[in-house]
This record gives sequence, structure tokens and C-alpha cells, in this order.
Amino acid sequence: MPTLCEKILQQHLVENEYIKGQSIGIKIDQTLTQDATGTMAYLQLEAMGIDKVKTELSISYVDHNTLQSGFENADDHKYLQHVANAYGVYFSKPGNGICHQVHLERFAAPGKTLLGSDSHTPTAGGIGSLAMGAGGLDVACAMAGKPFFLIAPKTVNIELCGTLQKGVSSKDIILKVLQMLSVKGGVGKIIEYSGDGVSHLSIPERATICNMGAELGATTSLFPSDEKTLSFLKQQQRAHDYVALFADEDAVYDESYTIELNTLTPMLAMPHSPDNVVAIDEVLGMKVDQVAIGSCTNSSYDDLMKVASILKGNTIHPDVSLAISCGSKQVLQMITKNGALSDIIASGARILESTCGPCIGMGQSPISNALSLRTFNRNFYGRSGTLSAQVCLVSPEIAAYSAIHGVVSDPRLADFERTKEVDYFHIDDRMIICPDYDKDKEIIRGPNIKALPINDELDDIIDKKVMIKVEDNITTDHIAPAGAKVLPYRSNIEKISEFIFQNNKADFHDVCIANNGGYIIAGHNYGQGSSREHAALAPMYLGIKAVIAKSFARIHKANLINFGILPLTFNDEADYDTIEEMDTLIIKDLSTLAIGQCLQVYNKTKDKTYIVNQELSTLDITLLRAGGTLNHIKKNQ
Ligand code: MIC
Ligand code: SF4
Repeated sequence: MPTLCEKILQQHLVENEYIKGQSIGIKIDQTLTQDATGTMAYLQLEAMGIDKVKTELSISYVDHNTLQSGFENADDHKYLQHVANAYGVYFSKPGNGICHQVHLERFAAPGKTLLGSDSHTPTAGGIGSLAMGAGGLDVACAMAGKPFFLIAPKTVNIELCGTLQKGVSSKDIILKVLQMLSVKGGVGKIIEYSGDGVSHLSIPERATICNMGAELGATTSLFPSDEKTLSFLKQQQRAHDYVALFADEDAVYDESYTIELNTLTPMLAMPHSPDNVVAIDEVLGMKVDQVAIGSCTNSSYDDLMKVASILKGNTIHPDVSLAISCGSKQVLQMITKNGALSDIIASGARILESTCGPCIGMGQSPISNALSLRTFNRNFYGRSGTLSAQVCLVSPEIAAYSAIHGVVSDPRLADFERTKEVDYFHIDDRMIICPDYDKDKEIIRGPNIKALPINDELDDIIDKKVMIKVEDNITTDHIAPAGAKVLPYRSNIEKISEFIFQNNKADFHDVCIANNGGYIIAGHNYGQGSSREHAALAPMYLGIKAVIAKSFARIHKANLINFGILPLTFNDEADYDTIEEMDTLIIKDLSTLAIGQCLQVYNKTKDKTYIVNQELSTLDITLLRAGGTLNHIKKNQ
């Protein structure tokens, strides 16, 4: 009866009974971190006072902040390398590739649980690993051997039937799913893929689909582990990691959908949301200014080979800037050796290093009012670094073909070869440093690495003003923007707090300081997008005590709890309309907060009382009382 994810979750269950909708604690086999969230995670790990990590494998990647425009990023990288060595964590050097792509190639394994401090960790679901994104603190706890708690999710089955037409790719499958389910459609759910169509998809193609499952808000996405999985592992010389894994024939799902692959057409996610999906026919001929190919969504060997084949013998349109980054050193070396890179360079593409790059706004911001086609997974407002730009998410085929023509063009008309299977990928792990656990070696901390701010214990009463009121689907990019100006401060909360909500309310920081913090009022799906805990940690630093929203995104809600900020939801959504910024709200009796209990919020300014709900477990309440997870751990050491 169990579905695929239920099998893996139950095998890893270490706390509580497995009941759908209730909190369960599971053992984590592998963890990954990346530099933008990693410095915080390792500072937190150090604060836990353990000797070395307790997982089967933990690895620290450097792929986000590689633009060393000052000492800050370089200092972070050194700190990460030293702390990894001291605690038994593998270290993937900058330039070795994007965490999710490298992990898929070299470490991810079917049936294993993986927790990563990045929301696209589910990419490894393509190989049958139950892989989830979480805040850095949760990942640090997993490294320390503690269980990871999640709500036993609802399950969704998406049956894929038939094969894709040439020019239509797995990116179009996930864009179709986003169109069907929306950016909120996966919250509290795990998406499983099945059907005869699965056997036609390679592991990197499956990984593209699981990668963008993050944009559905899903806990994770998962493919079975089959013959294709085995042949990918053989190509990576890791056949020993193979286990066959399928859902039971009579598995019962909460929701089921079918997609006929041969009916799919190339698609685009239009600005500024990954679920704003249209068929290519609706936008054919629109003038394109920039094309960017890469990111953890579409930077595999197969993706790059398709791109090279489309570009071969052609010239990029004079009005288009095409930037390309391979997902890993492995991909870059392979396309270098077989000559495909030369075809790409000859066409006039700009070659970037194998990192996240433009996806996280680290360079390549498009021109004002640009139309930028990107093979990435997020087109949130402002993420590209150019506020007036229109960013569309597309397949590598649309990207490459449109770059030649200078307008949105249908890749079904392109003349290109399907990628030939290779016997073996190029294996060279020399940029992955094995730890030697030497505790005596000094861990160097540059001046940008500041001590972690710690919250106070929860007060019985919160009597404070509303600092900001925001609408539905506020992303972590709205709360804690990324980009080249901000990312260097990921290990400096005082500094990064100056940027919080800068594109929504430029004086948010100053208003919080003047009022000693207060509340955030929000619509649905508050905190969707990335796992960056800075979107909770910096508001905590600014004195935010509670967020009252219509609903929350999973990872962000967990991050709020980890840093001692109360996540509350309106009982009556209409109450949202009556609250204004700078209203004074009073919540009492928090010291007796109990599981399932509603709370009263008195709006002193409007003389109105609202009921708010809290969906918190007993552990969540304990953590909140202590002022966050780190305080709780320290208290109990
Ligand atoms: C992103 O895509 O937004 C990031 C950057 O990878 C984040 C993590 C971060 O903010 O550092 C994510 O997706 O979790
Ligand atoms: Fe990096 Fe972009 Fe992937 Fe985030 S979504 S991990 S920034 S490539």
C-alpha cells in the first residue's frame, strides 16, 4: 500500500508514529549546505558543541557567492573550508559546480534521506533520494545527529504517459505541473511521478522536474529508482549505490493527475511567478534582450549538449546577450573534451564559471526593461538585479533557439541532434576535499563573520505595532533580497538587516529600530521560495515577535519557529483587511500557550479583537518559549 515516499519516510522514522498530517521525526543520512546559507549553519553547528558530524555524509558546497568583489566572500569560503575539515564535512571548492548538480552526479543515492540548506535540495529526488530543503539550523541539527521533524505529508501522484516531442523537454513538464497546481499547490505534499513516460526520462531530466517542485511549495518530489537510475549510477561509476525503489501497485494517493507527454508544447513562465505559465504560441516573436542558460535546474551534460547542438554553426543575434554556465566541473570538462564548448563559444555566448551566477543575481543583471529568457527556476520580482526587467523561465531549447533569432522562437523548428548516451561521465573529484577532522587546526574567521544574534525567551505579552503589511505570495527574495550587493553579508546579520524588505518598504529597518520591533501582517503563502533563514533571522534581530498571515510556506514557517518568531494564521481572513501598518496589537497569555489553542489579538488602535490560530507541535512551542532552537539546545546541553 505505501507510496514511494512513505516507504522511505517509514524506514527512517525515529520519532512519533507515522500519521498523515502529524509531526514525525526522521533520521537524515546525508546533508548538504551551500555558502550563502552555510556560514550560518556551521556557526550554529559550532555552537552545539559536538565533536564531529553524525551523518553518513555531509558536504559543504561553495557555489552562490563566488564573486569576490571584496574580502567578505573569500573569507566566508576559507571559514567554510576550515570548519568542514574540523567537523568531518566534505568541502566542494568554488568552481566545482552548483551544489544540486554536483550532488546528483557524485553523492545522491536512491532511498537515502538528504537535508540541504537550500530549497532546491529536492533535485536529488530525480535519483530516488528523499531530499528536502530546510533552514541552516535544521541542517546543523541533522549534522549533529538529531532527527528532522516534518509533518507527515499528503501524497500526490502525477502519471506521465508517452514521450515528449522533439523540442519539448522536462522543463515543460514541470511548467505544466506549475500551471496546473500553482505556487501554493504543493504545500504540505510530496509529489511522486509514475507512468510509462518516466522510463523515457533520464536522471538529469527527472532532476529538473524535482528541482522546480520547490516552486510548487512541495515538501519534495520523487521519482522511482529504476533501470535508468542504475545506468546513470553506472555512468558515474557508482553502481554500488543502486537500489530499486517503486511505490506499491495499490499505493493510495491524496491527489492524482495524468499528463500525456506527446500533447505538451514548449512553455514559458512569464513574470514574476513560476506558475504564470503560457504556451509558446502566445508569445512567439517577442523581442529578447538577454538569455541565460544554467542554474541547478538546467545545467546538466544533456542540457548543455542540446544547447551546443542548436548553437552550432549559428551566431547569437546582435541584440542579445547570451550567458552560459555549466552546472559542474564534470559537465564543463566533458563539453570541453568533446568540442561542444567550442561550438558554444563560436556562436558568441559568454561563458561563466560553474556556479549559480545570474540565478541569484550575482552579475548579468539585464538592461532596463529587458526581456530576459532564463533556464532557471525563479523569476521573482527583482531577483535578476534589474527591477524593470521581465524575466521568463524556459527550457534550454527555447533559450538557445531564441538567442539566435533575437525573438521568442519555437524550438520544435530547430535543427539539432539528440544527445548521444556516454558510457561514462568524466569523473574527477579533486575539487572535493576530504576532511581530516583536525581539531587543532585553527578555524580562520574573517572580520565579516559576526557572532550569531540570539533571541530572548518568549514574553507573556506582546504589545507592539505592525511594522509592515504585505500581500499574498511574498517570497524570501522580497523579505531578504539576494544579489551581489547583499550576499556578501550572509554571515553578518546586523548588516544584512539593513536590506530587509528594501524593495517593499525602504525604511523597514529604521521603523523597526525606532519601535523596537513588532509584527508583520501577511497574506497567503508568506515566505515562499528559498530556504534562507536570514528572512527570519534578520527580522528577529530587528525585534519582530510574530507574523500573522493567511498562510505560510513550509520552510519559512520552520525558520520562524527556529528563531523564536510566532507564526500565526487568521481564523477569519477578512480580519487581514482591517489591520493597518502602525496599528498596535496586543497578544496575552503566551506563557500558557498550549497545542491547538487559539489566541486573541486585540487591535488597540481599531478597538477590535481577532482570533488567530497556531498550528504548532509541542516541540515547536518549547522552541518558541526558549526564544528559538539554539537557545533550547544550549539550555539542555
Ligand atoms: C535561491 O535559489 O533562492 C537560493 C539562493 O539558492 C536559496 C538559498 C539562499 O537564499 O541562499 C534557496 O533556494 O534556498
Ligand atoms: Fe543556485 Fe539558483 Fe539553484 Fe538557488 S536556484 S541553488 S541560486 S542555481
